[in-house]
Amino acid sequence: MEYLMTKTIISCSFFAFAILSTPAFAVEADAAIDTDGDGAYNLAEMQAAFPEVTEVVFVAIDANENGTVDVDEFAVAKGAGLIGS
Ligand SMILES: [Ca+2]
Ligand SMILES: [Ca+2]
Repeated sequence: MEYLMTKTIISCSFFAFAILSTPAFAVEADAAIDTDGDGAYNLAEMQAAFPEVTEVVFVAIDANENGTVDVDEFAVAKGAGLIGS
């Protein structure tokens, strides 16, 4: 019985942590663009959705230079009019 209680408390704590550690402004990657479902947009995915995105533009959008555009980089690029304008 005590084991079950402890287990329940641990499960609830973990659940709360999972919610709290997710920023309220977190945006899911757009599945229409993120066709491989890895949560970020690579060059091919970006060009499929936005043909105007050249490799030069893509590199400019990829602010942290990890080879993919995440939702934050995407939002910045969109705000700057680099895509979807
Ligand atoms: Ca992807
Ligand atoms: Ca990036």
